Amino acid sequence: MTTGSIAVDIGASSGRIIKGYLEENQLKLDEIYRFENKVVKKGAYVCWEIDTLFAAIITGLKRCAKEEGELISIGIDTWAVDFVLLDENDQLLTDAVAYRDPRTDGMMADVFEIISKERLYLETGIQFQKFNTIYQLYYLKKTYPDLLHKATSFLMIPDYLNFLLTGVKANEYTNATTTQLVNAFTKKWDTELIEKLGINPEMFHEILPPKTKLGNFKKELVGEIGFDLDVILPATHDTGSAVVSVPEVSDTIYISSGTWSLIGVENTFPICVPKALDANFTNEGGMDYRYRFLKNIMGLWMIQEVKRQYNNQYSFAELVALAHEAQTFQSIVNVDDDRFLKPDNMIEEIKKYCAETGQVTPSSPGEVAKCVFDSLADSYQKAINQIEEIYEKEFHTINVIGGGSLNERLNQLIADTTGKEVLAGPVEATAIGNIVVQMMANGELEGIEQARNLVKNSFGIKKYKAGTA
Ligand code: ADP
Ligand code: LRH
Repeated sequence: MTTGSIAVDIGASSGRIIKGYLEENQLKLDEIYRFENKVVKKGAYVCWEIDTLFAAIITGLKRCAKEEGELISIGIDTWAVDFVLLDENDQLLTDAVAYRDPRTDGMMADVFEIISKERLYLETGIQFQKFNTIYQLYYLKKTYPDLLHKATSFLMIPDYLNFLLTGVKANEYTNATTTQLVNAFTKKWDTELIEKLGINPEMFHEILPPKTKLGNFKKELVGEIGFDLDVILPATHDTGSAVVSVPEVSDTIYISSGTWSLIGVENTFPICVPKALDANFTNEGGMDYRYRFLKNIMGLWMIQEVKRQYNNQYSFAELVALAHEAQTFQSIVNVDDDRFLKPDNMIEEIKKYCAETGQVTPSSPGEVAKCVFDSLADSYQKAINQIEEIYEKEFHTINVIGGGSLNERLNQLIADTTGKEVLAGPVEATAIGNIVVQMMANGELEGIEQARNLVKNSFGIKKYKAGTA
């Protein structure tokens, strides 16, 4: 009988429940359930629908019921930085406010009055994004000090979903590092920093690494779902899981391409040199205490918003094809400008940027889509220049993983812009990374090298070379 593990992988745009199992020395995936993820306005804040997400996990698990005998474990990963706070009775004190909510505007400057930017980077190695947990918590401390005072539990989104499943409260390491409150060297909560900010360090839980068995389903859930599984911690930060499944990391730059484009390399140590700080590269905690030295680029969020503004009348594949037809259009926006983080209307924002910079404004859907893809490729090239400058070496291969690797036009464009070979896939990199870590915990795989070889042998990886479109 083949045993299987379940990955619950919830990205900012969609969630999926995928079963993974070994068959004839290959990793096989069966998609069990896919659901939309989006933010909604709750009162004054833009929030995730956390109860709906948990309900979707239960729905997915019930769909697995027939295979219960074959399944042994489950792991959850989601996007980073967001969290909830619980009171002493384990009741929610906050909604799951989303990182795109503007509540953190101005908070970075306030935090830098308490600790300098340079010192914060040296201690945590984490990039400066105005939505990092540290700035979200500082907003709460300034605006609702009583609420923060009442909090006895700080749980990031996957930690909270794990708590609902198991009743166990813990903070998983890879996601915890994205708070900008974990020391990059000790890998523990930076209690001194937390206290300096006037935040109660007691609400943070023990940091547990990936591969830890957290527990089992709560009794009442076993009744509802019909079976029990071991709940194992993968890299609960989706990007952490995705990078576990990059088939070949040595001498390769990866781009984890989804709502965000995360572009970087894997290291065994954090790089906090001034050039890295200036270029705003992060050192996020990874599997086996490796580090992801990477940069956040605005990513396919821009095309998701464009698609939404066109009332979803074009699919992603159609927008890619339309962009291809708009060959002659050529205007570029700086995708990393904060104005694209949550504009009221992405299409209008792109047009405004082009007009303000004296460029031709896109008008047809194909032109708008081409502008987005060209601008992303331009931003990737700049990030690659920074990586090569910091490493003082040239990289020859780029591996695009995630949903964005389905975008053949963008893959070819990356090859043409950078002159490097582009490998595309796997598409479900995050779920795969989640599953292989469970397999390591279950003794089915020895470690990350074996896992990466398995990925290489199990999934078709497409190659793109410059000038071959
Ligand atoms: P996340 O995990 O952040 O929600 P995904 O890894 O699921 O993101 O990637 C979603 C992105 O993949 C979409 O925004 C879209 O741009 C791209 N995508 C998905 N399917 C296709 C397709 N058939 N053709 C081109 N792009 C696609
Ligand atoms: C990608 C991601 C990324 C974070 C962002 C908040 O889904 O986790 O690594 O920076 O969301």
